[in-house]
Order: sequence, then structure tokens, then C-alpha cells
Amino acid sequence: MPAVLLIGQSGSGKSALIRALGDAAYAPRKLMAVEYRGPFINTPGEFLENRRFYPALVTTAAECDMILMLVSATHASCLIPPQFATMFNRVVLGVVTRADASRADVERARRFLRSAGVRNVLAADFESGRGVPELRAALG
Ligand SMILES: Nc1nc2c(ncn2[C@@H]2O[C@H](COP(=O)(O)OP(=O)(O)O)[C@@H](O)[C@H]2O)c(=O)[nH]1
Ligand SMILES: [Mg+2]
Repeated sequence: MPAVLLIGQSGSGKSALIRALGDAAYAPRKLMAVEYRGPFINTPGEFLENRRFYPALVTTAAECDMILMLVSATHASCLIPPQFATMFNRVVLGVVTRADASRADVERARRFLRSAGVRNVLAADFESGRGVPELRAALG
């Protein structure tokens, strides 16, 4: 699997994705730090939530082959700025998480990702497992 950078605000499912796609034992440290776990590079939600950390995201992205940008289908708002995905010189795949949750709105999350400049979006739910094989296949 290529090196995959995970970007998403807190609660968007970054840690759950790592558990679903590989390392079931992954438990993030509660530190605001980039974490390396197998092919995954997990970034703190704060890096997306506060624009003064954007340079840290861009620098970290230099180490990856592709980027997953996560948005939860249960989140009614999104902090990812318009065209954010174009800031990285990498393929960016959008992932809508919690697609099967009650009150999920997958279309809303897709809109957030489109506005962020993400063209390809997959929907998944790490509890039911729906969309996980497709996501694994997309990572190659
Ligand atoms: N049902 C369901 N819960 C999810 C999913 N993704 C994340 N969660 C839950 O949402 C919460 C936040 O997810 P987490 O992976 O910690 O988000 P992070 O802050 O981006 O790492 C946790 O309680 C997860 O178990 C999903 O696809 N389906
Ligand atoms: Mg996490």
C-alpha cells in the first residue's frame, strides 16, 4: 500500500479508518502530533481546524503518495476551505465516513468535499464495514 496521509477534523473517523483498514489495535495517543502507523500517516484534527497549522499539513504531505480527506456524514458543518485539496501536489481521495449512522447525510458531506476541490469521493462506514473493500481497493 502506498503511504497514505489522513486529513480531517476531529471526529471525522481518521483513527477508525486506520483500525478498519489494517491495524485493529490502533489507539491514537492524545497528543497533537503526526502519527505513523503502517502505511498511514495520521494528522491531528487541529491541523485542519486552525489555519496556522496548514504549513504543517503541506510539509507532512511531502512524505505521502496519496491523501485521504475525511468528512463525517453526521457533521452539519465543515471547516475545510474551498479548493483546499489543490494545495497539495498529491492525488486526493475524499472519504465520507459514518455513512450508515442515523442522521447521516452523505450528500451533504459529498458537497463539502466537492467544495474543498476533491473530485473522487467514496462513502464508507467503519462500523458496518460498508465501503471498506472499495476503499481498500482504491488505495491499491
Ligand atoms: N458508526 C460509525 N462510527 C464511526 C465511523 N467512523 C468513526 N466513527 C466513530 O466516530 C468517533 C470519532 O472517530 P475517530 O476515528 O476517533 O475520529 P478522528 O478524530 O478523526 O480520529 C469514534 O467514536 C468512532 O468510533 C463510522 O464510519 N461509523
Ligand atoms: Mg484520531
